[in-house]
Amino acid sequence: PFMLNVLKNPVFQKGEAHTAFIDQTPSLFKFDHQPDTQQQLLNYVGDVTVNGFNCVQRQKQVHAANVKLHGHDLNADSLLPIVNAKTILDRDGAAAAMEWVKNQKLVLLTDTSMRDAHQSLFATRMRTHDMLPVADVYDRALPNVFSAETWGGATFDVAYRFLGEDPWKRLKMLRQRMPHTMLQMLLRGSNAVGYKNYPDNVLKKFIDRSAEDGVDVFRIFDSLNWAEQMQKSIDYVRQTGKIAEGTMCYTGDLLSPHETKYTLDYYKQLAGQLVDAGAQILGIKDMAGLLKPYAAYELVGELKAKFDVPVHLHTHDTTGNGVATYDQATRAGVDVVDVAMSALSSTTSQPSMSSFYYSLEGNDRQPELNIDHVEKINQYWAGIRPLYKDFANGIDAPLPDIYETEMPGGQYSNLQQQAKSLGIDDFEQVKRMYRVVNQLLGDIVKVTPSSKVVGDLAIFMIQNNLTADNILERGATLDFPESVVNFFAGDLGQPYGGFPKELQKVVLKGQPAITVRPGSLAKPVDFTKESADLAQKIGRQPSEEEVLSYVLYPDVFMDYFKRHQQYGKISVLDTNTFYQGMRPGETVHVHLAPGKTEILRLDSISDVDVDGNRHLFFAVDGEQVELPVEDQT
Ligand code: 3PY
Ligand code: ZN
Repeated sequence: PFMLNVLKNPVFQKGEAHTAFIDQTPSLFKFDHQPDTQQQLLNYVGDVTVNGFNCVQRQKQVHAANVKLHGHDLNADSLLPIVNAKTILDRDGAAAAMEWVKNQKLVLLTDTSMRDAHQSLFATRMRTHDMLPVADVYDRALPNVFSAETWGGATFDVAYRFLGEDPWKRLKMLRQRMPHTMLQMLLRGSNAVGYKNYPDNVLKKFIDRSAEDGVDVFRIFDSLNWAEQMQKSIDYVRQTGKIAEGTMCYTGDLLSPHETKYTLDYYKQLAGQLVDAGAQILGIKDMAGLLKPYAAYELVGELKAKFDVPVHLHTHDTTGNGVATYDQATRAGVDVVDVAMSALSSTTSQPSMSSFYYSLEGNDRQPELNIDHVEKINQYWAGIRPLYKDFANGIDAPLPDIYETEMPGGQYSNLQQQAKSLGIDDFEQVKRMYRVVNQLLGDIVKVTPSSKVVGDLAIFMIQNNLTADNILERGATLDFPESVVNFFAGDLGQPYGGFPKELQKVVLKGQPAITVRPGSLAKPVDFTKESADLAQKIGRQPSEEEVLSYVLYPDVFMDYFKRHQQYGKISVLDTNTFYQGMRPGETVHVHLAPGKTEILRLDSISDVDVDGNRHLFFAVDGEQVELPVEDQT
């Protein structure tokens, strides 16, 4: 098998191997026999059982999700095939699908349960394992939804980093199970699913691949609302034949007489730029939940009057006013709104699908929903949510002060943690500083990744006793956080109204700043070379998806790959076992493959021996197995 590995190695095949080739290519020694999946999984379970999972508190009690949902639980009458946006998109194309949307009298819904809801409530930790059992039921039970947001945003890197999962596989598996539903993703414009600008050819390849693997609707935003930064994404999506949603991030308060920057005119102008750029649907992305109900009425009404494309509204219920905002948007003619299943809704997540539905009782635009089906699916999620309680953000009630701080809900809990870990316990102080920093930066849009700039600078100012009054003078001798330097260097693009010049000088200290689109300067990535590099590292020809992930997140991808080599297919473990390991006396069923289940019982755990190991005594399908695990706690 060694020779075979050599002959199959792409570097060897290309004749690029030199004398050190064998020494430098450890993967040649990995022979082709199937790794022992069962042993690998046992090693994983043993490790989590002894050493725990990062950030997870060991729970005494197991929360099992007992709710199972099957097609036959649904009312068969309503499962008849209907024509929806997906039917039209597949049959007649994107323009026809958008025309169909515009002609709907009823409000359409996007369900965000599998993306933004868990990103906003429990740090994006939902595993594909918990999505798959409900996906095909979703597809048939909710034929009238506009789309299901299932991909993009933070789900991409979190899947690799924390879940040990391949996000592309998630997309493909959901696509397969949801053929009648448009799948939607959140794309951070030229930042793709990352936190920095990528070269145009990376963006193009990423969009092509995503479309190929199943994305129908691309919600494209830019963290500074710079239309020029969204142009390429819109072009590339249009070239795939899928739907390009040009998105404005809502900031400020257009109702306020003090609002001089983010006024109704500002949004009208931006919307015009997006439509001119080729956006087929206009998205309003209210990431912090700042869009007050009557402001929504004004904004949606203006957009509907002025533009011929559908309007899609996204909010977070952080302030508790989400349903009221959707109600006013409905009155103003909004085409689609984003909601989550109740068990995954409210506070920092989207408003509840059912609550919104009931709120429109008596209104002739009430969405068409089989509320019985919605409730059944909701019960499934209600069973799933407790599995993730270790990652909950602790926000259990509305936060109306968000109207003042303008901090996106997702950032609220992250920044709290970041501040705490740096010894700053007074979060009120951080929130006050966040507002000060926003003004210092010229009142910018705050969403990934620009929100991080504001958060990082706020913490930095507190740590260094900086104030708005002394920053120009004292900042001259300080090195600012990397995100802040990059922002002022123009790496995120140009903020509306430009940079505050004096502060820019203080931060950059002579480093040049660009004023053009960063992508116009970035050197294209050589995919052939990246693919060969990766092949060398993993010892086989990588898929196009793997090369893309490697280009977007080189270290994250390689860490994932190594973990996968070590532990195998940990995605088959149930979520409790995945995060919590096992306790003595516990039995779990591992579905290794269709029809192939392994029964794992942990009988006992020894004390630590002289070598620092604990010995775990399992019964694997009835057979006694002893596993030594190094105790690293
Ligand atoms: C993301 O970019 O992940 C977001 O959800 C921003 O709101
Ligand atoms: Zn959101």
